[in-house]
Amino acid sequence: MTTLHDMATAALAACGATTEFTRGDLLSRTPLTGENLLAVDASTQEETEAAIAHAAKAFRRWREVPAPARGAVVKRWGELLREHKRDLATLVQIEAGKSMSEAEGEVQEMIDICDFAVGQSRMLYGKTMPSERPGHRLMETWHPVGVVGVISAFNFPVAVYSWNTAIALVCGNTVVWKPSEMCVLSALGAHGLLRRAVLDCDQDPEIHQLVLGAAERGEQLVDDPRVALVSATGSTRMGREVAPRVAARFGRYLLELGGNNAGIVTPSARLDLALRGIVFAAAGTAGQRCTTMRRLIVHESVAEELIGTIVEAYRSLTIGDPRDESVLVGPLINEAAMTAMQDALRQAEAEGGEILIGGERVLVDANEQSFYVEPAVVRMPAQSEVVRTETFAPILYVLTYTDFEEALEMHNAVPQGLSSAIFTQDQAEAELFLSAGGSDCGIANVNIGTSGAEIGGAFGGEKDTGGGRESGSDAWKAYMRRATNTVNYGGELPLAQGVKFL
Ligand code: UN1
Repeated sequence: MTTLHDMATAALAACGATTEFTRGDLLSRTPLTGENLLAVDASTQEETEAAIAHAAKAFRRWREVPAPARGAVVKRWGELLREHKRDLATLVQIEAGKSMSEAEGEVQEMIDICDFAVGQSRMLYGKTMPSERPGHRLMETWHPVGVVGVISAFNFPVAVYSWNTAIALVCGNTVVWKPSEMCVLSALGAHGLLRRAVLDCDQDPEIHQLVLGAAERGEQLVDDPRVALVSATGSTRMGREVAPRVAARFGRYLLELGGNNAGIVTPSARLDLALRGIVFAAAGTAGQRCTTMRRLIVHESVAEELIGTIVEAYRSLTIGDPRDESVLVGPLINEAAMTAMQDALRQAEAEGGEILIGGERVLVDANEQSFYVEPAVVRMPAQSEVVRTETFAPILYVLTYTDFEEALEMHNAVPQGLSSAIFTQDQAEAELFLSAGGSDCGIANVNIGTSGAEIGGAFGGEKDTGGGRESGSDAWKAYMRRATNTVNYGGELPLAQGVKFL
């Protein structure tokens, strides 16, 4: 039988990544079995310093390459990602524990953002405005900011990084990537494919740098004034450290932090649709998406029926090693995640919650080194603290409401503001949910769950989620600086505001 080690090595090689490591001081572990697979090389402080220096140097040439030619590199990356979809998805499955369908979906997000970014490379539009002065033209031009530092999390080890990288590159920036130390093989695979794309297009491979290691390597990016923009995905706690440090040097930051996303189900909702949307959003990816649905706010008139069908659906979820294709719920990333889940469930019970299903550890192959759990549904009283906290595990807290206004208030009464959903057939309720007084999140959906956003829209959230927007729409502007240009083509020098001088 092919071992996980052999699978990982073969996938790395197929992506054109190195499989030879000299120091071997960073162990890659798989949550599927808990075993260590490969001992890769962690970047030293000096190597990270050099990576930033190389990216800064490469930027001086890369910014002069016409944007559509930069787009050609990203186009090639997208082609290679299509060709090696299964290879990279295998690495994602091995390191993040996803089902193959979700792991391939993650690589598909990379392909989609490449397509999007290629188009964007011909659409870095600036406005032209009428000048108040005769013989003058007023316009704005957009320029790259320089080196973009990308710090990414374990749960989407390659997709979220690619949103940043594909757009940053077409905008003319160079990139230094510090992936999660829990997903270094996926990072090596994605980096290998991008490097090939750059070389295939006869461009400079120094435009993309990979730095592997623990948090200190990311901190180097945060504190280095040559890193013009730090784009970081992770916990709110991490964001609270990153933002003031980057701001202190007047750098830019783009944050995508925690989510504590809710779905509202109103009396008119189609419960069959709601059920599927809720179960995928709450239990999919073992609750380890920033967009995972963690709170369900359901009208009391439909609560019993809906909760009954959710519990039934949870009973049918297959939990286990996702190399078995019938498995829908894979492992949690590590023991700390399982402990956090158990702690949250105990707190929920202490606050009057009732566990309706799930919450227990599942031993797969009698292996104590991997951490599988049953997704949990917990009925909570209206007032409780635990529902305000994001626990990165599959716990769905169910709350009931009487008036729509009350539902909106409960919905917004948490510190985080990433994604949200309403299930309703009532147009007024749907519109209210999307209005200024409705959901306070960066993403607000009607009749679909909170997770599984497409790359075409801007992705990100408000409040403790950090305020950043990545991926589609006009998120590209975060990776560029704007210059306002006034051009005088007349023979006079009139001053603005009619000022007279000399
Ligand atoms: C994340 O969990 O950090 O919307 C990103 C989604 C995915 C991206 C999730 N497209 O669920």
